[in-house]
Amino acid sequence: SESSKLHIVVFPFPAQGHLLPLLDLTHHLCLRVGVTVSVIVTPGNLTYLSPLLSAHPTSVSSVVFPFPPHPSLPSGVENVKDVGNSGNLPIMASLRRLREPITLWFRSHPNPPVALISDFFLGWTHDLCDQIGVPRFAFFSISSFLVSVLRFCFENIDRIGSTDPVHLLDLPRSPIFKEEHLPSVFRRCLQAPSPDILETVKDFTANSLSYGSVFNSSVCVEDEYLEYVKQSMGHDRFYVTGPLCSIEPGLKPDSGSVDSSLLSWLDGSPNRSVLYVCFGSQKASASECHALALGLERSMTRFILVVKKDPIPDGFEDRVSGRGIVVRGWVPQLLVLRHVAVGAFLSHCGWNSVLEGITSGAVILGWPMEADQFVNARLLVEHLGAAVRVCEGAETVPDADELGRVIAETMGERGRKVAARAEELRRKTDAEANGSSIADLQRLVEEF
Ligand code: BUP
Repeated sequence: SESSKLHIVVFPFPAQGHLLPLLDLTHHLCLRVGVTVSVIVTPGNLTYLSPLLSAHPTSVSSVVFPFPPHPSLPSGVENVKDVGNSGNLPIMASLRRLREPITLWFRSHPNPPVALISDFFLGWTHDLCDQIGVPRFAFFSISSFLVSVLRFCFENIDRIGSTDPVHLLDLPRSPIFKEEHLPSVFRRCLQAPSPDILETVKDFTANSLSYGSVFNSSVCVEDEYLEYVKQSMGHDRFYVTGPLCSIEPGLKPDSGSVDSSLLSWLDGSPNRSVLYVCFGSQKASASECHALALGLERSMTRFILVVKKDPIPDGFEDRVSGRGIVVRGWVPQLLVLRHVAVGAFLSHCGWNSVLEGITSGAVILGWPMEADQFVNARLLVEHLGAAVRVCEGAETVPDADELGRVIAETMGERGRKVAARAEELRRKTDAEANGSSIADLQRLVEEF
């Protein structure tokens, strides 16, 4: 019966790039073993659980805790999606205040959970689990390359403070980064760190103490860094279960989020002819949007441009009518990327976008802007040779002519070599996702 099944708790961080892959992991655990799963969520995020709850109506349930309000978040905002990356720290701070109610819930449960899997942004749950006496598994929705970089930076903060660029000597390939391209949480530590930042660092560091670590990553994408992080953890409870978006059968997106006119436009487009443009939760400035729109116009290529509130130049949509589509709001990205008509992906290089692009065989045109994006772009462009960089930085406005030229070239003959590399990676990651990643999922289940 449900009440005697192995009970696991899953606690995602409410940003799409964190939430979606952890729900994918939950889905695959449920498919492979008779577990019952409680997903900790706040009221404003309950809706994102729908695909998982309808796929597993008897084994998954939500545990809803009220969202503790925060002075710097507009009321009702509980997900980073609604405010952009500036919401990360206040949302993290709010969630830390759920410690008491979660502890009480754990202690009074009739079928006590045997493990907690929580996002790496929720490092404080390590301590919570320690007190309750259950193992905590940290879920990493970022690259192990980024984890390596962050660890190195935090451990060598005194040394690094005075050098730019920063040489990450001990890491595989000894990468060198300009200080401005390192994650902002670290850069803010070099200045006068606020209490929120210090808490975040504490949270991040607590992950290395966790009982186990689960990575949404792939050995054929970043084997050296996965190995490096695994060695630094010092035990074998290290699971590489990605790219989760490629493990079959995947979670079906909410049918309400699929726009049929967009899909039929794709159906009518030649194979690999469309460039999909999306910057995740990243906001582009007015002048960046302007240059991007002009670049797309001049590239003469077919495209889908996903924008949120970003301003698009007057008359742009008329000028590209038939060849380009502008979508305002949410697009089921994976579904679009997997369409045969899509050949390339102009991306901010968020980790999920990177994995979704790679596993779709799309040539990625990278425009990293902040956070982990520079690190991911380095991996894609320099280490893997599966992408080209088109611009760099949140304040850099590309030259529209140059951007148009690079897009046209990459979509055309001159992009062949990168396209071949992207296709090779697609094949390898697909085989890995449905091979060793499933084996690691199985190993994780056995550990429970
Ligand atoms: Br926008 C958008 N549709 O319209 P990243 C995003 N996504 O499916 P970042 C959509 O959100 P965060 C849209 O497929 C990916 O799985 C996308 O994750 C999906 O970006 C996810 O690429 C975005 O890691 O995410 O901006 O870093 O800030 O939410 O962690």
